[in-house]
Amino acid sequence: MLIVCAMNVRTVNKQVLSVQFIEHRIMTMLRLTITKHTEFKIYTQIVFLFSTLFFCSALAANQQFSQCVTELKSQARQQGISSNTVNTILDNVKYLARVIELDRRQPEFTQTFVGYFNARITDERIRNGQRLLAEHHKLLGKIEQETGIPAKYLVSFWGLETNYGGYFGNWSVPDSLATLACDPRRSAFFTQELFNALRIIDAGDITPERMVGSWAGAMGHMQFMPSTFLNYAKDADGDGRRDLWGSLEDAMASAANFLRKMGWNPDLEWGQEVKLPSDFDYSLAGSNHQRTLSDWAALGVTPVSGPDLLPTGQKAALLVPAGHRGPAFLVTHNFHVIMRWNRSEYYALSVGHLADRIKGKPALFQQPPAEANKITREQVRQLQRDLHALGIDAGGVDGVMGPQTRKAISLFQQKTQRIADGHLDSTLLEAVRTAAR
Ligand SMILES: [Ca+2]
Repeated sequence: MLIVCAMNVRTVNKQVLSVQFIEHRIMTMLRLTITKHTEFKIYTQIVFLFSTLFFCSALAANQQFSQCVTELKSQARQQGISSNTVNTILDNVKYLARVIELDRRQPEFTQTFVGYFNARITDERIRNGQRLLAEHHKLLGKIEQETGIPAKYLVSFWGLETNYGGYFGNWSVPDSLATLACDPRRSAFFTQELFNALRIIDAGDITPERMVGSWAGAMGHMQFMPSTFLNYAKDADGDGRRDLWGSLEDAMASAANFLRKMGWNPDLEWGQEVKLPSDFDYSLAGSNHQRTLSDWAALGVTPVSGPDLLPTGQKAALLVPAGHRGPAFLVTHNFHVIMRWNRSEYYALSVGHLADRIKGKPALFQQPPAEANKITREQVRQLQRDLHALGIDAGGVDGVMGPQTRKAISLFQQKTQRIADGHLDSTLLEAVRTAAR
């Protein structure tokens, strides 16, 4: 295998590595391991073997990358991107092995609402949001007047995306996107995002050196992907460039434009925290179950404080992200608009709540229960296998708490006379384990 790799290396870069040298060392190593069993020598040869393997695979990856970039260059030209941009950028893109590592990374533990929420809704972030809302009230007021998007939401997105512009990410977006475009996992998506990044450079909005972002290509104050940038970014300060890195005015107006185009209703809030009666039927919860506010009121759902935020005819869904012991929320159409930005209910609840806190509203009435035991992906896989063994369809055995697994938990809870909130905790995990044994 090593010799095959060495031959491959020979075709890649003769100057960097002497193949004859590697072959000689391999043969020497084989003789050594047979004739001289000194521990030190075996150790050094093993180290050499692994470093050679590593070096080989890195060179092979680089060779594949450069072939892929050649292909991308021809496709980019066919899509009408100028030869100058194509050559300037793609002749210099680098393969970033770390980006692929990050793309493959799977969290060890299941994300809980309380863990997600408490990491993001901090006193410091609320205070900074209040300060920045006051500092930029003129700009934000103007945008609100033009688009109907309240300032508090824009500041909230800003706080959650980049901690109010404190961290844009330091990855070269062309390098990251070219790396991901040349990786088979999501090649089609990232190829288009790479071409969109080239179009942005082509249009003169930003220089390639300043086009930095997250490892996956999200850019600027509001972490727009290149496709979102092309469709929704605005040059609000009138300097002729859509600069989502250096111009807060451009970044805020672009975010407001996105939300407006996604159908934001200026007459609605995102939702509100509510109280549920003790005998509430939790099978009614979930973002798919829309009811009018008067229907929810008839079921005993009431706001935790203050007047109703929703017109009675408006539809809303009920969410219990931390189960029946945690807070409950009625969420409106605008909550679903927030989810067009990021498809996570935890994210959208955090945007809504942070926006409220920035305007001085109180903390959650019902605090989510503290995270007692973290649950691993492997435990979730076991749970999914156990639910299947009990004849309950929990979807794929993937270790991810998706809607199908939540529904399966809820069914198990119903069958065993528990409160069917679909919520996973260690007690539930153990109950399913015991029942499946
Ligand atoms: Ca501008």
